[in-house]
Amino acid sequence: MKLQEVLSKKYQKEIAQCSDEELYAALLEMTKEMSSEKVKKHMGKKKLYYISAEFLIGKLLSNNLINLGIYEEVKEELEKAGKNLSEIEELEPEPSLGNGGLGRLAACFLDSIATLGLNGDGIGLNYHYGLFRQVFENHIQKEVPNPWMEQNSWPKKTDKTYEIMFGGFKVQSRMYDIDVTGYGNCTNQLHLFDLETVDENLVRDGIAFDKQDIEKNLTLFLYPDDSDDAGRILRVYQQYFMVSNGARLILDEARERGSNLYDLADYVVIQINDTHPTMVIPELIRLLMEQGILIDDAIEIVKKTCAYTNHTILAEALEKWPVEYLERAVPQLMPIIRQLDNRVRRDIKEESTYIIKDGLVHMAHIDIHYGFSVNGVARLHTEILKKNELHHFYQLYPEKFNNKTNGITFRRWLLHANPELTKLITDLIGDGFKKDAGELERLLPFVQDDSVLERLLETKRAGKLRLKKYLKEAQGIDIDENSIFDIQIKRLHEYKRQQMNALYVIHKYFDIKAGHFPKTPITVIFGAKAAPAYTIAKDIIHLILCLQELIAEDPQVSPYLKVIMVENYNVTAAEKLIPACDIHEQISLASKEASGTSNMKFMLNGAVAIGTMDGANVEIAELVGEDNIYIFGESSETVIEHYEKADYVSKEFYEKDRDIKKAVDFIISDTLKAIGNSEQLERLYKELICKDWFMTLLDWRSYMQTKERIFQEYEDRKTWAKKMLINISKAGFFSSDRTIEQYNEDIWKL
Ligand code: 26Q
Repeated sequence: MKLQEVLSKKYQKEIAQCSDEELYAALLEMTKEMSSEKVKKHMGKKKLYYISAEFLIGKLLSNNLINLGIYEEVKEELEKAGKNLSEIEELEPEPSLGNGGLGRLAACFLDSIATLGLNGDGIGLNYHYGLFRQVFENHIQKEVPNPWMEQNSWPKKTDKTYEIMFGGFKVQSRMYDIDVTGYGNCTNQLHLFDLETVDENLVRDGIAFDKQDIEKNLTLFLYPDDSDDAGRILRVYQQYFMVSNGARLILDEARERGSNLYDLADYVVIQINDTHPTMVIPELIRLLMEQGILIDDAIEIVKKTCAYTNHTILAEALEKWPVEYLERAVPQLMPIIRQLDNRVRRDIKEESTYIIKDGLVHMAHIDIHYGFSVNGVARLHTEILKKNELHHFYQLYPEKFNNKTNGITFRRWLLHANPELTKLITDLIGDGFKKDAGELERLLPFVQDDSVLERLLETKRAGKLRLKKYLKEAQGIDIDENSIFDIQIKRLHEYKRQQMNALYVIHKYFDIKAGHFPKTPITVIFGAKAAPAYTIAKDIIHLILCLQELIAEDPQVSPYLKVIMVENYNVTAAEKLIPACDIHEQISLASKEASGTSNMKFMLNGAVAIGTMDGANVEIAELVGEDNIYIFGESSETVIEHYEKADYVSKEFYEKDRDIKKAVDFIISDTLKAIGNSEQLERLYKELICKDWFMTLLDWRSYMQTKERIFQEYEDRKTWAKKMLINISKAGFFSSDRTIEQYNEDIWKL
């Protein structure tokens, strides 16, 4: 299909006469049509359902054009008529239907499932507003609603509707489908459920809304990951709505394919993405019982179809719902959950594995007892689950535990985000790596080739220039493409330790003030949203914004150091930031970051990590070797021991290390207080010296020394370019195609 044909039919116009808006609408229509032609009738009887409260899919136009194999063609057709595809892409609103890593992982997985031609669809919710849009006002994050659905949008309305019962009322759902194009292969579906009674006018000031009126607000917002008490029950309604719709769809489709329900596990496998969809287990049991199946049989059937992925060891993120919430929202499930708990109590001595304890329903415990597989998302994370967090479960069910180290789709994070690097790689080794990421290893011999290293540095420069243009347009900020780009982008959380990076900035500021100038100027970039009710996270953003202003306005320091907090960090911004990066910050407190996935994206784009031995950093370090990654800080064992003994005292580090003290004290200096808000600065200061739950000060000196070493070593650009090339050539392991093949091999067996 040609774009011109669509335009002639739609507007009776030539490309050159069309506005960008008209071109966008036509491209959307054309892409939707071409994708749906590729929906494949799968022959195998078994089908995977990846069920997730979040799918952080990002903009889809370019991605779909690439996967359909027509990106270059369309781009040229437009260029001939004097139009620019990048400018047209800017008109697409980003669907931000996720908070961060877990949601983006789900999106990468859908891409790989379709690319590998597997029979698998996603199931989720059609949030009207995605994750809030972040704006900065007086150095403070404000949250604003973030609509993404327009008259012309990706979701296609289907005829599928279900009646969903809640305590005391029922609603009617409708399914919307987004086509997921695989690279050079078939199209799968992302099924998003919605409610027709949702009322967008409910939104008041900022992102506040009436939380009582479930029929009007159920799918209004993606729930941010803090959740105040008033809104927690709404999350239960959302989760049940998602899984009840999902379970019915799954059973309908299984029956259509010939299942008699007793043999459901031959037809269906459900991957439960963290605990958010856990209620699918009791809901399936309930629906099977409605079909006349006895509870014992129903439990056995469901046990063979559900598999659970754990994404965190942070206790506060493991969902535990008060029994009375569930009684109120979904009374039909409570008898079943009680049955499930009773069976555990009957068969198992270990009380810590019970499902209902102290009036709380432990969702993960349902998944582990009543699923057939439990996986972590990086080798270290899975080991910690087995040894510590889920040790009792591991003793009960060693055979259920397995690791699936995360991955990323190279189509979005290389082909789309970094065309210059893609071209260089293709020139050197052909384009086999696009489907077989392992082929990137064939780049290794080029570490000896100076002309290749030169070209590699050129691609980095192109990435920097693209980011420069983006930041200028988006935020009116100027950055120097000749500086080192040092980037930390991820959700704002104390365990990820953005505060450690900020303390280093303060240290560097003093250093420059004292007349020690870096040879190459440094640009430190942050991108992060804080959960709206997460006070300390917001205080950290506030500190960074104050430092940004302080340094920008200091003529003595600003030629050498620049700090930027990117506003509204999202997938689109990540696509600009990652290819531009020299050094990426993966500095979580060891044991706390389950995997991380931006680390993989940066590596693939030729950036070098500074990081702790945490999450997938461990596997990256093993692959690239110690010369090509900067590791610092205490090990996960040491950290876990500190927690066990409760012997970490941040004040001791503050008092014995002069540089730490100086940097921390600066947070409450008159200089910063003149820029920011004293209350927020004081609170963060106190948190750091009195509590510091994530042990920032423990690793700070080691971090600082490592950063100094990096800046020195960066001066030898040829050696640096070798590090870049080695990182790229070893990134193949982190393709989500590999991850999905392993899920299929070990868990799904499609
Ligand atoms: C929990 C309870 C109530 C409300 C919300 C939540 C909630 C919501 C979102 C809890 C957690 C999340 C998101 C977690 C997440 O993104 N985890 C990340 O998952 C990535 C993919 O596996 C990993 O790479 C990251 O290490 C992990 O932090």
